[in-house]
Amino acid sequence: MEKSAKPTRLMHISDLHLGKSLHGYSMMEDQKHMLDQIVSAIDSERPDALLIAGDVYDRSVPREDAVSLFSRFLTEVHSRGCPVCMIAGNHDSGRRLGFGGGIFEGTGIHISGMFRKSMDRVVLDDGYGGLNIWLLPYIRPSSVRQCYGDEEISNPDDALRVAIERSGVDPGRRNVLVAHQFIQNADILPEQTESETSRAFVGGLDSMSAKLLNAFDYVALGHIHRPQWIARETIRYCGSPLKYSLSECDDIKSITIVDIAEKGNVTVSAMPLAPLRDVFRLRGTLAEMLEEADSRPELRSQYVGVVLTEFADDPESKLRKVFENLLSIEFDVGRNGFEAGEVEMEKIKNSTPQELFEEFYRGYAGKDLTDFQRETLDRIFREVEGYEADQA
Ligand SMILES: [Mn+2]
Repeated sequence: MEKSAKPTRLMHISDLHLGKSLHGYSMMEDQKHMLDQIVSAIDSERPDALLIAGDVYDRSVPREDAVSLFSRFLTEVHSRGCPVCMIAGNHDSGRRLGFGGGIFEGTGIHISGMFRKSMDRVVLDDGYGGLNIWLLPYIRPSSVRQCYGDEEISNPDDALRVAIERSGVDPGRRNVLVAHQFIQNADILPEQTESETSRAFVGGLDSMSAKLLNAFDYVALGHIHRPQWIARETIRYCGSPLKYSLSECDDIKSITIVDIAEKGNVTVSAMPLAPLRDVFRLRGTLAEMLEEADSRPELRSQYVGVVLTEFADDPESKLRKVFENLLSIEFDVGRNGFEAGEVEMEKIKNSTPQELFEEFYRGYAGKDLTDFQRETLDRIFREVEGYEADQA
């Protein structure tokens, strides 16, 4: 090996979801803060390329301020001489993300918006004989099938295998893949969060096998928002750079840094990101929540979801006074020993629906309906009965 050979350093991010809001709160400031940190990390870590593995934007028609934010970020990265390799995710419009791609190409900004018969390749020359960066935008079996007019492509594995085969990936060379898919190891699914919105879709139907990725020394994945590796440390979801749901409150968000020397010699590390505002899930009685707010004033400006363990009178207005960014109030109230299965059939036959509901409520909430609640309930039952009579 020549003396000048120096490992290639890649910075891997994904799922920026620019323009996303969290329970109705705009996260533009949080996202600007996060992108500024990534620019600082480029200054300190000096990567040879920045990989963005899809879901740049939260929506296929992104907010205008999200586009401006990303434009400024790309300009900052470019001014530091750092090439960018990015692909479209399922939330992006491949066509819109790919706008001007042919022009940007010459400036070191490589955008792969749509899959067209073979993957785009970017070659980084590091003295080890060239490192291939393959760009695979989000694909579905149907889109790959259309590309080739090949009816044999019937499932996600076929689509991935064909896309790799027809791109001419040489497994003897050093290869990196940037992709935005649901990858699973045998029958072990990645750990998901509540912010990969198309959960039913993500839930396994469109999953592809990690076995198909053997030709790649490193696979930079996007799609799943919790950082994790699949099958081996070098097939990795870097995760979203911010917490985009309450289910991520305990995650540690980070940038992934990958050093690649000769074939097979890959080192992966994570660099934590500190958010402008963090996400917390607090649990207890209303009184305990108000106490907590009192003793931890720093929570006032954070994103807070509350799980109340008792029914309380108008908790929202009280909690909003102490938490500026209250995300949600959920109730997790003990059932006082009440079990739905204990109701006897005989009793059901001899009771009105109103009586059954009242009993259910008493068992669940530990108290009787108020007069107002009972009247409301009666009105609803009368409406339902009237509707049913009309239908008969
Ligand atoms: Mn995503």
